[in-house]
Parts: sequence; C-alpha cells; structure tokens
Amino acid sequence: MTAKILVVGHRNPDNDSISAAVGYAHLKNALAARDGEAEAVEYVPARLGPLPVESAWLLERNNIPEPVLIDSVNPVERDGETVVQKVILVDHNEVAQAAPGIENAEVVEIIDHHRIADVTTANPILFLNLPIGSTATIVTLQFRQTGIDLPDSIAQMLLSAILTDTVIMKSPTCTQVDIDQVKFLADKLGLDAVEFGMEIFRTRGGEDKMPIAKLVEADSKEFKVNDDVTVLIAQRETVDLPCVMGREAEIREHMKKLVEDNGYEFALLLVTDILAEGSQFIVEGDAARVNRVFDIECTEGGNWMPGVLSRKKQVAAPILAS
Ligand SMILES: [Mn+2]
Repeated sequence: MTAKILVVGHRNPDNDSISAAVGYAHLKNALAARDGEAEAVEYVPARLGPLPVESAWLLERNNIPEPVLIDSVNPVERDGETVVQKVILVDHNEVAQAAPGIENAEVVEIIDHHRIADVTTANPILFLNLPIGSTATIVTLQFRQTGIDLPDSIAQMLLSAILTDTVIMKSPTCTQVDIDQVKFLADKLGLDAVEFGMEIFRTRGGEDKMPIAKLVEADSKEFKVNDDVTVLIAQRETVDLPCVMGREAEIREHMKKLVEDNGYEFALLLVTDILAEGSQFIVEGDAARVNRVFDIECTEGGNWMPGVLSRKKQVAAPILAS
C-alpha cells in the first residue's frame, strides 16, 4: 500500500504556502521515483483554506491540480485501522498557524523561513529553515541541489511565490539568495521577473466588491506575544490603496468583531501599497502596544508607515519582542 504524506502550508494559505507545497511535493515524488520508492510513498500537496486568487490563476494556467483542501490532520480510519497522518510542513512551524490536530500527526519534515516556534516532534527530522524571503526560494535551491528536473509549470509557481512573498524583491526580507533564484527561474522561463510580478499582483483586483471578511482575513495570522496575549496581524497587499481605504469603516467594524470574538489584545491590518512601498496601519482593540512599539498614535484614517512592507520582519518581530 502506498503511504500518503501530506505537504501543507499554513492556515489562510498565501501563494508561498500553496506554491511551496506544490513544488516540494513534486520534488519529493521525483526523488522517491529516482530512488525506486514511488510505489511505497506519495507526497500529496494540501491546503488549509481557500486559494489566493493569484494561486488559482497560476495553477490554472500551468495545468496543475489544486492542492487538496483539508480541515485537520487528525488520525484517519483506513481499512478499519486508525492511521496517524504523516505531514511535511512548509512555510510555517507554529502550532497556531498549523492544521488543527497537528499535535496528533507525525511531522516528518519542516521547510520554512519563519522564526522557530513551537511545533515539536518525537523523532529527529529534517528541519530546513533559512532566514530568507520565501519558502519557494528554499524549494528552488533543493531542486538545484538534488538535480531533479524542474518542469516549467513548477518553476513558474515557485517564481511567483518568491515574487509575492518578497513583494517583487522590495521587501526587507528579500536576500541575495532570493534574487539569485528569481534570476535563475526567470531566465529558465524566459520571463521578465518584475513584469511577471506585477501581472500576479494585478490578479488581486476587485477589492471594491470583495466580502469584507476576505479582505481583512485572507492573509491574517495570530501571534502569541506571551501566555496571556494573542494578537492578530493581517496584511492586504494592494496596487489600489485608495480603493481599500475607501472601505475603512467596514474594515474597522469587522476587526472590532474579530477582537471581541477571539479575545485578541488588538487586531492590526497592514494595507500595503506595493507601488508606494509602505503600509497603512489600521488597528482595533487596545492599540497601546502598537503605539508604543512604533512610536505612533493610531488614528482613524490609518497611519501611513513608509517603507513597511514585511509583516514578519517589520511588524510581528518588534511586537513579539515588546
Ligand atoms: Mn512564506
């Protein structure tokens, strides 16, 4: 019988979580085939939520099936037996961002580019974490290191994810390693990387009509500041800032509800203008920590934060250190 191993990114998947899962599953299946183990094991790309619009567009144009939608990784019944699920985590290593039931699953690998958090394992595993711009960059490096053939379809997914995670290489999280892999992939595909990046971001339009929950929560992450304090930091990357800010009242109302329902200290939405290279901060709940950390006074209308593009490096990190 073929053992299935899920390859899954974080909750509220972004394009990096989707593309890294697709790319890494392809790589692992190719390695298994090379090693004569294709009968024994199958790596299955999975996701924990709806596809980002750009991921749907990229998967379709590359004829790649959507990663399977799962709602937990709890043990499953198979042929009358209870089977613990094996999973590879990509683009996260934090329980709050992982599939429900993660503590009941066997994590067999982690490929990530975030802070080391709290997913634990019983056995030693491959845990590849690099402080670089995207998980897709690491997957690209793994293709190159193993010499496994990289199909153009997968190359395009990986390139797209480096470009979305690094905001077309403008984010302070972007490193020379990312830039080198962008060049490698774009050359291979015969694409202009910046133009391709803009094309990807433009697929995210329709922000005037988008349900407000989606606008706020599609790319939102919970962070535990300490045992008593959890915060929500959401990000909306846009090429049409006035359109998003035109819905500020609705956005605030929705964020207020998220704070009340989940007991967050605050919810912070970064509306990131990738052309102007900065973010509007919209905060609901207790803004004291945000005010202190960033030396601002959060107000109606948002606070424009020039140069702030990275939630992880420029927002979550200083808040977690506060
Ligand atoms: Mn990522």
